[in-house]
Amino acid sequence: MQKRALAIHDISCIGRCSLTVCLPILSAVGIETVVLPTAVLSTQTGGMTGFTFHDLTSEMTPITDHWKALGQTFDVIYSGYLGSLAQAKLVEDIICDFKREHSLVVVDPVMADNGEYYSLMTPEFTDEMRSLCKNADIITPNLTEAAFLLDRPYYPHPSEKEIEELLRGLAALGAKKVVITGVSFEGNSLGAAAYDSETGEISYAFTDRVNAIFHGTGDVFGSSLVASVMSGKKLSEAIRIAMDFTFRAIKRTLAAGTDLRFGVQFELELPYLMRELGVL
Ligand code: PXL
Repeated sequence: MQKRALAIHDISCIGRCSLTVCLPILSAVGIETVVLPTAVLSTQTGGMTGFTFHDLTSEMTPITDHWKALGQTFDVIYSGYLGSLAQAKLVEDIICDFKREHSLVVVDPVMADNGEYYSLMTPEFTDEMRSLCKNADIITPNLTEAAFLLDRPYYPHPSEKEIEELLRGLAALGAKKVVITGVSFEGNSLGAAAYDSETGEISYAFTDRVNAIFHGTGDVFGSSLVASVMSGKKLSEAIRIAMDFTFRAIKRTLAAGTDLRFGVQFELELPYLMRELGVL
């Protein structure tokens, strides 16, 4: 039977992040993707000025009330960038209302990167995201979000021991599996670290590091991770596929020389992901 996802993220009209990344990636691997937009922005916010922002909090309950009346459920619920503090509690309720017994819940506590909150995010989001992470099977913070969630200082180059402390600390918040992105031990490699609290397994996946800020890559990684896990890949394999897919899109973008604020060229790498996941 076809799998069905609920993606709860913003629509950044331009900028290849959130829903404009999640929807094509999950669809490409054969997952029906239902969307619940948290906000509409003219562009993503990183490196941008003058963007518009329209919060959709007041639409969310009427939308989900209608879905309840239609008896809808989802095999995976994947949340990311929220448009207001109040949405964290709404997402917790949505998870309770729409998951089935074996559904996967993935929470990306999108708030910050490179040691700083994104422009519309404030420290108050940290408490809300921490509480949302309790309900998740998998959480996917970057290194900055991991530090903020645990109320620790952010170090761009932590040791392996520090990464493992972060992984275990985050699992203690309640999530079964933790994936930290933006991990770099050596200067020239960048990757993801994963911890499965049920098996105790820790795994890593690295690619070459490119010294630039690539907007939306957390969502390209997260969406391809969700696609991989939903296709039956174990976590260690899923982070490898998601890292490779994201890095391929980064290389394509660098070769094309396009404005990095408009996201990475993942579109023509979709066949790679589809082949890895056995749908092509
Ligand atoms: O990819 C994270 C993200 C999502 N949505 C919006 C953003 C960002 C990162 O800056 O600005 C609107």
